[in-house]
Amino acid sequence: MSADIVSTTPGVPADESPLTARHQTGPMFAATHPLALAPVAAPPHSVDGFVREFLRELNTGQGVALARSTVNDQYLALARTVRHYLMARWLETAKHQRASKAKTVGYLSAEYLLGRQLGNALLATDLNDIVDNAMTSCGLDLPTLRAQEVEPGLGNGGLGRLAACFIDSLATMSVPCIGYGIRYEYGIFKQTFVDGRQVEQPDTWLALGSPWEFPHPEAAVQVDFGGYTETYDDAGVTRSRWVPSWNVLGVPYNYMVPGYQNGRVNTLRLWSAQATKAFDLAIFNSGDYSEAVRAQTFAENITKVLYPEDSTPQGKELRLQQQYFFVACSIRDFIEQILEDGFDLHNLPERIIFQLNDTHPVIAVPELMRILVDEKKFEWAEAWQITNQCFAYTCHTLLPEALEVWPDELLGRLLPRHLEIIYRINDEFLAEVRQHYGNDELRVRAMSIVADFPERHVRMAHLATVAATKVNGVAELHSQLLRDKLLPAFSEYWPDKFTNVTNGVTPRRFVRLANPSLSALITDTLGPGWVTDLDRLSELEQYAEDEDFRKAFREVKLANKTRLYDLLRARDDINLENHHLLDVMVKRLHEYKRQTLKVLHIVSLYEQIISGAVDPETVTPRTVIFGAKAAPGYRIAKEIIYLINSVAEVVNADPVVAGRINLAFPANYNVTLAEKLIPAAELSEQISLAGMEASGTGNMKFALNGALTIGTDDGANVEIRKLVGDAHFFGFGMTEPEVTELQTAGYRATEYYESVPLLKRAIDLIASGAFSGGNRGTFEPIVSSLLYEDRFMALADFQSYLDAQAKVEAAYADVEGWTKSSILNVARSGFFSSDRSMRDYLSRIWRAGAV
Ligand code: 26Q
Repeated sequence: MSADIVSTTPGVPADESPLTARHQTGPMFAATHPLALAPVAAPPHSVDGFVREFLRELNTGQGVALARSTVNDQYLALARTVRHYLMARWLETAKHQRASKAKTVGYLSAEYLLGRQLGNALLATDLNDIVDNAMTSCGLDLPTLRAQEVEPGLGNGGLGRLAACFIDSLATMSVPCIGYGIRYEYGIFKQTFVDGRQVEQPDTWLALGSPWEFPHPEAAVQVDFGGYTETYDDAGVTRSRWVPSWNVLGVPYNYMVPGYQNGRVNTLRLWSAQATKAFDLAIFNSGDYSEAVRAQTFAENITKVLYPEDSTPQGKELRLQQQYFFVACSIRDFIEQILEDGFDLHNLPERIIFQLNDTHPVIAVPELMRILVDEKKFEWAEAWQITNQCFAYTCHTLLPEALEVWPDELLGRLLPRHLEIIYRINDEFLAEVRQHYGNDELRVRAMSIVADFPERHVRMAHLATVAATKVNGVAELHSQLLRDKLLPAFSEYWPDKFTNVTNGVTPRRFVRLANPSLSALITDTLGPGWVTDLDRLSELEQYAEDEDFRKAFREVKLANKTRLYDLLRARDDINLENHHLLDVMVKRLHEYKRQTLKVLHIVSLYEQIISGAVDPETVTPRTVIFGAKAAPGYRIAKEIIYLINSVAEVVNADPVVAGRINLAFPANYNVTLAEKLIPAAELSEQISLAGMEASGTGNMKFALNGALTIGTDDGANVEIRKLVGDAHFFGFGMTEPEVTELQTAGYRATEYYESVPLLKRAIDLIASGAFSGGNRGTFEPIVSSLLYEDRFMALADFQSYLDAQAKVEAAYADVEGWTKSSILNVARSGFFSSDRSMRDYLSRIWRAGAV
């Protein structure tokens, strides 16, 4: 890890703002101002010094006296004070990276699920204790101020959170990276429950002020849309050009991405859409004020809201506008702002690798081609050779319906020149394929970027695969299935293009910040250093046999459960009991993830108790917590939420099971809640149908925090199980080949229903109206879906799941044995640090490194 570059290089030019130095307007007085040469001193690292700065922020920034300030004033002033401590490092990092001319990772992602910033900034600067004392001396409470922060929920789930973990790791590893994305005005909706049903509310994360962002309107970029293409004669060469019909401005907002105590701060640059001057002119000229304002609104709509979909892409025009908007801004930004003036774009691959986070940014491929060929007048072949080296593609799914396609008609209307370029890429690619395989037209059709059925459309995953230097899946199994099932013809044609990088999670946020008690125990035991070298967790292995350590470890878990239950009591009026086994299933609501299987387990336990088949005294006391948002348009997912809440209401109120089974479903699961839930969990539910969950990353967070996993052989579960060992993992269910076999043979859910008595009784209980006030119709859609049209075969794994849960109960009864397993889960999960993922990307894909 590099030294703190701020302490070794104190001077920072006062005229340089990260990434925008050459875009500043107005006179460049600072370079000649006498104070410009004075070093920007790092703020004083003392409690008194911090208090002074905080009060100045509060008084002059927020404009209030401490005595009259609200918690929000205090939070905003604190955030701005803390960010000052990162400022010098940020400027210095930008300068250092610019001077190094090192290869930069341009992470292109439509989503970043960042979580709260203040805690992470305090950790990165190692200011927590100073700030804690400073706030106390002001009569304030740091945790209260931290709780005031609204997390930027600019992502749906795993893919967005992964992007946030990756940029954290790159900053911590001193690798130059710019995260590029969209500054949605409204992030993922806020979930509430009304009578047990999900109701969505807008996420107004900007309403109370956003102290972590730095807008740069002076660096705005124009983005064109619509119109037509034409050819023209350019000194004897026929060239194409795009004549667009409308445009918008992209205004960048910079966010700090601090490395962990290494003096580095990388940049996340999110784009916000604004109307261009043309819109103002329209207001002026038209005299139709409301019509002109409508046009303004139209422009700003592009970044208004995050699409709350996960795994069910919808071909919405606005979504395509979002995608093109942010990649066009980002590529132009890199070429014109980051690269030095006069840079020879033939050498572009030496300076940038754009990582495509799924297909959402893939329109960047024809955009770079358009810039090189139309604007910079490169030969096509030359431009293609460059473009081919500048992109790499990560696929995050296996569900065929999740593969993004865009109707040719829509692309032609919105981005006519890009469509032409895509056609030419496809023509040349298919010509190669034909030459290689001798006009094998079936194969050609399978590989084509453009497909004709049911209407002509562009397959973005094919475009990404053709254009990318490398294509990777996100866990071993997923990468294998990606090669064998999703893109087999491509992997046959380009075997070396395909690789795997198993996902990871940042130990800063998900261990050090989220689990301070466990972190303290680890540091007491191993010394410092493990936070950036997570393989060192393996040194904990020997302590699994140490009785004192086990006791301390149990106390940590208990403290985290208490902390969670205090939170849930205050946040949701949920009352839970500490001595229960805490069993947690948190993730997006989707049929493939099989929340219904978990519900069937609970209903079955309940049914066995109320029917008298089982003495409640013999049931392991268990609290089950769900957290899940359903896409607003995903009907059956929303019904499943209603079912969970309905079962909870009945089970929790039934005196027969009182103290034995408890079910809680706190609303609005997000990163902030995850940080409290995961450290408290004892059992992690990872029960997707094998072959469906590309990786999962929640699974890793749980294991790192000492939860044992009950899981199928899916995604990264396979690797967790292999690393922690079968004895410390509750595996169950069909394997992926068994799933395929059953699909081929024909899955008939009713056979399981008829032949597994506990299953029949559980389903019948739901169908009887026991959880719907006697109304038999209420959950009929779920029951009939499970029995007649369940692509995810929940019933086929039910018996095996119940058997595994019985093993969980037996294991939990052995307190010392469970603790050993829990410790070994932590000790053996260091592999799942996103630092390791980044090392893999750097060596297998990016061919870049630290500077
Ligand atoms: C696409 C088009 C239109 C609207 C929305 C979307 C859209 C948005 C988000 C499609 C997919 C997503 C998110 C996908 C996602 O989160 N996938 C998860 O990625 C994780 C990180 O690799 C994996 O661990 C999970 O297994 C995978 O489900």
